[in-house]
Amino acid sequence: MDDIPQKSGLAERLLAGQTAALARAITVIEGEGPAVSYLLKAIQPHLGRAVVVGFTGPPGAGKSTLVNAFIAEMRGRGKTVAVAAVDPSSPITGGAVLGDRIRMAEHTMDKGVYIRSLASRGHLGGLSASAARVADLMDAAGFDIVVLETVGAGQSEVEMAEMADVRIVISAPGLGDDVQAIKAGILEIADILVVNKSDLPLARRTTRQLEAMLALRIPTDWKVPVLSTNAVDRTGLPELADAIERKAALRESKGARAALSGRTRRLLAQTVAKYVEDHVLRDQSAASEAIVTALQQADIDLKSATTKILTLLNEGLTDE
Ligand SMILES: Nc1nc2c(ncn2[C@@H]2O[C@H](COP(=O)(O)OP(=O)(O)OP(=O)(O)O)[C@@H](O)[C@H]2O)c(=O)[nH]1
Ligand SMILES: [Mg+2]
Repeated sequence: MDDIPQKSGLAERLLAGQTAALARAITVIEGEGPAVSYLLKAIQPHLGRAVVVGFTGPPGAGKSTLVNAFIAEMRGRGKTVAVAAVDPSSPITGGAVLGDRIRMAEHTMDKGVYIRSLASRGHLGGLSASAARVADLMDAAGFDIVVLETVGAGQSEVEMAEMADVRIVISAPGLGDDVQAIKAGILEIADILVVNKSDLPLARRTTRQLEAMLALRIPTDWKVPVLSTNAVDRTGLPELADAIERKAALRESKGARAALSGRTRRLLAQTVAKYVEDHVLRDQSAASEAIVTALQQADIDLKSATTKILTLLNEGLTDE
């Protein structure tokens, strides 16, 4: 069996850059148990080499098409690229999964490209649980660029902001939502704004609106560019790649490992949360029943019930 990474040498094969090992490791990491801990510990010292680039934007903005064009641009620059596409199929465009298969087909013969679609919800309660780990595995496997592609909805931008070194927010004209609808929060996290579908008539207006919104911000050492792309004919891709490389170099010059520790912190937070959840749901002890009953009868509030549960858990741990 290949299920025990210690025995199979999975970590070693992954670190040697074997694609089959990467695929296997992603499957392992999506599960639970000692194999996950072993694998993560084995790769940890090798992390932080890849530049993690987040692409987010509303459904149908052209993220997948743009990422595909970006892969081709970076391959032309001699870089290897791995993509983790989270929630690739949005209800709006429907056929996105099929489209994603087709786009992947362009790169199937290229060992310098690896694309993996991830189901977004369910595991450890969120998008980023597996995305952060998968990004780390891709980093460990030696890819120069790791792309995290997510549909911009609610939490996902914030999560992407924590995980990515370079954050790209894509919009497109004619999606029904005018630029005003781009939440301030999204603008805040963007290192680079992209107006895709530059071939559409309203694209220039969208660009001007975004520039006007950015002008209101307090200047920092990084001026957020608003770039125009046509992902279909691949216009504007060199400029996008240049901007990403500039931002990555700036990060490097500061020695910033913020995104890497962001991924580690999130991994820890989610693992702790899962551990506590499992324990609370399973614990049939009298002490735990008493806390549930007290909460139910409004003898204590939720906050003190939480504290009591954590104390209980902690005592349980020290007994072990
Ligand atoms: N005219 C034009 N169409 C584009 C451009 N980029 C993408 N499209 C089209 O827009 C549609 C949506 O593109 P996708 O790349 O699937 O968009 P997405 O953001 O990944 O969509 P979801 O995965 O559903 O969130 C497709 O029909 C693309 O061919 C562009 O630059 N110009
Ligand atoms: Mg897509």
